Amino acid sequence: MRFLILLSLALTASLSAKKPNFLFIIVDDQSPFDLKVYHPKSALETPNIDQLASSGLVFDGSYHMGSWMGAVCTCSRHMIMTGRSVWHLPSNNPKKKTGPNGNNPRLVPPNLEKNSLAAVFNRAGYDTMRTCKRGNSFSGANNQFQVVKDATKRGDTDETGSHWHGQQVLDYLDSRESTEDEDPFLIYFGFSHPHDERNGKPELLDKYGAKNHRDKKSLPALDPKQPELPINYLSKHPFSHGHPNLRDEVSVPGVWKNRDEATIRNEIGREFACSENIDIQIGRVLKKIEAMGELDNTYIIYTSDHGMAIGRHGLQGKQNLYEHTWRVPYIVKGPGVKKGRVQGNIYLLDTLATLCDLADIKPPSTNEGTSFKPVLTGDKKTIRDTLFGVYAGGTKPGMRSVKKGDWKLVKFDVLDGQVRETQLFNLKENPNEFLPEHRKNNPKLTNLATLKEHAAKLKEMEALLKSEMERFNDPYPLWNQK
Ligand SMILES: [Ca+2]
Ligand SMILES: [Ca+2]
Repeated sequence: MRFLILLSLALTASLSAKKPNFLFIIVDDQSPFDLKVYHPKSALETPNIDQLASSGLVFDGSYHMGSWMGAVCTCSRHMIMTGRSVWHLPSNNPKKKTGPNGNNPRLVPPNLEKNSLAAVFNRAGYDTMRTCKRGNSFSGANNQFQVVKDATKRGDTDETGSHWHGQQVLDYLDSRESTEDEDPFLIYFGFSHPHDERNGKPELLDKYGAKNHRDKKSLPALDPKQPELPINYLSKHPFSHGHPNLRDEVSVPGVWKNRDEATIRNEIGREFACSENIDIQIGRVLKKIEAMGELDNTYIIYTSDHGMAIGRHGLQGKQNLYEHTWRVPYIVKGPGVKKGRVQGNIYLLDTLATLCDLADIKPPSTNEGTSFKPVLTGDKKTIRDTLFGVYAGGTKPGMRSVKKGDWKLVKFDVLDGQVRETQLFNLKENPNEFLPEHRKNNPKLTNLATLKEHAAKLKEMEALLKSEMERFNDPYPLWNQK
């Protein structure tokens, strides 16, 4: 008997020694199309992310499921931490204590933090550490990490900007090295940027021709070094997005309500300065992991909590469901991960199930995500056919989207019925979601919802949206669904 116990202890030890490490990198507010990986003509230089992409797998179909509040970060980060879908989340608001479905324990299980990412990995024998911005996330889940180094760092110096987050990870790795800690690690490497206020470091701002513009009464100067306007830029969204006085659309420092060329190009320059600084920090940490001899046994994931508009479609913020904002960058490199590109059709909320699968850990019973390990290994191209998106942070019901194959439907039902709009896109032909206001004079490069020849497709997509809304317990039916 004693021999068997010893044998099983020895086996457990040798198995745990082989467990992979995880470095989960998450930036705050970044469109995939900022990155050369997704938009080769982008001026943004990110050699470390490019290197990660060329030695790993790039997802072309990675989405966040949405938000029922203006702080899209909050819902997105709850989904990442818990693997639960958008209408099955608790609130992080201590006054309200619940989300829209929060009084129903069947939809929102109590004590969810005990089944969140770090809690699950702690129980499996992992060392867990995080650094990230403070706030707009699931604090109960964040507190489960064994080491927490959170602070909001959006300044233009090393101490006040992204360098600080990089340093927290480096210090943690140093301490592991000095204590010869052999346990596998899960590091949640979060940044506070490129979320506004986009205070870039002077030398990087200069590279992108940008200024930390702080004077509300003037416009920033145009500079030939600034990035070009986005391809689907508009000076104004064609109709109200339905969230009056939404912070991101009216009061971001440096932009406010302005959508002129100089403001948008300067702000994208600022965003790129912040994103390149993040890339530099990723480089420092990867170099350290390599020097420790751990790189080959570490899964590295790069993503963002959601995308971002900054002038695309005349919008500034993260509160819309166009591809630039609904999609997120998602890159994975690690043992057994196939190199290349893949559609995937993944949500951020699949992360928990996937990391569990890669570490051979049983996901918690509260998880609703799907492991995309079969995509990482090249056994599958996608893990689902249909993708569903929500923005319900302003007037209700808000915006909804559904995508299947090349087709995407977006509905706006806001401001007590004053705005009821339907958009139908064929993303293969119109990947930039051009609207009539973009004046492309090409019958394919526009919203197809009103065209007779697409009536059957529209009907099919409307039915698909309704079934997804019901499946995910969406509490706010649209005008044409009652
Ligand atoms: Ca965010
Ligand atoms: Ca340890």
